[in-house]
Amino acid sequence: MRFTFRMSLAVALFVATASPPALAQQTVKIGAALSMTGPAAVYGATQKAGILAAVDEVNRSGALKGVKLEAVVEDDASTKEQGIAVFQRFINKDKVAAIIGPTLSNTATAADPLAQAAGVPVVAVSNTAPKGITDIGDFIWRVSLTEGQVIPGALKRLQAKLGFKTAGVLYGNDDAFTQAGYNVMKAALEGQGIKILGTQTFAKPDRDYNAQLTALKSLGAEVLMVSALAENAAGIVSQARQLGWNVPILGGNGFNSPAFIKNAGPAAEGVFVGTAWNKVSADPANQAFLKVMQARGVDPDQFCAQAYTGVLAVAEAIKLSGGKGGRADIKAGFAKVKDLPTPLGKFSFQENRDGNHEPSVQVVKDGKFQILQ
Ligand code: 1QQ
Repeated sequence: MRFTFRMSLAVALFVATASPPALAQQTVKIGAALSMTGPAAVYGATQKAGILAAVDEVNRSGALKGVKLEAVVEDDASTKEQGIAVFQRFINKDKVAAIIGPTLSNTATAADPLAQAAGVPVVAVSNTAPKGITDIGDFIWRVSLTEGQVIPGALKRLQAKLGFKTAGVLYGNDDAFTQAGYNVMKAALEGQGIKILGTQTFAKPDRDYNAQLTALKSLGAEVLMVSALAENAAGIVSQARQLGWNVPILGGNGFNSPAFIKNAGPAAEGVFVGTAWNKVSADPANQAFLKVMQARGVDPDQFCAQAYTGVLAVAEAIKLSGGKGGRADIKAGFAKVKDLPTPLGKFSFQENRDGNHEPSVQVVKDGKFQILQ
């Protein structure tokens, strides 16, 4: 017994002195909980592409010297249950230093508390529900703008352009994001003196929205605001146009996927969406991002740009912690991130751990999102 103890101590001492820290190559694991299946899979696909590209870019640049990033991607299946299972695995088995995701706010409300309790920093890259995400605790940070940071400004621009005075609202009532988006839309409409003539709801599995749309159309609303994930959004817009209801439509963040345009087809033309990413920005960090994605054969969307930014934020936090990539180091580093060049613009976290940058408004034209100038 005694002999073994002495031997292992000697081995431990040898190991401790044999690898000088300056030469050590430390691998920092980042767990990415993304919706690869389920109703948010259209967002997860481009998020994954953005994360893998950013990890490669950071490693290639040598900016982190002895630290190498490694992404572990797992499918949160767009559900709370699978999100919890993936977080548990990241925290206890993979022992990741930080988590990016999960894709949906709905999943985050259930999974993020596990990371908070375990002291694992989380970067939300697509959660837009204003409440119930970063206020879970001091380990939860966010790169994505909330609906509260995007929708009121988008509505104001649209009202100035089109001059409507009444609205109808349609939202999903079984999801944290679509419900939060509705709350923001209601407050924004009321705040701008636009009368809400009617409000209708649906749930994620629904595919027929004719009853709700017919009811709103009959009230004579001049604009339709919709809070929905991409698949529901495409069905809603298509069916509204089939009913001959041709009023302007302003969608929430769920509309920001090219999958919405693909599925809605010509019915998507003219639909307005507020966005956190100005894809035509001439900012060098955005141009570099576009080039990187193009070289990988990916046509990026907002979700890709935000996920890419999430990795850059983790890398910067490691750098600002003196090259240390532990859980507490990364959390401490986030607080110091300031004016980081990213595809979203110069990025800093606010006091409440949310991001803050200029949003844009898009309109679908010729089958593509175009930034409203
Ligand atoms: C949220 C969202 C979705 C549209 C993200 C993919 O914004 O769940 O918060």
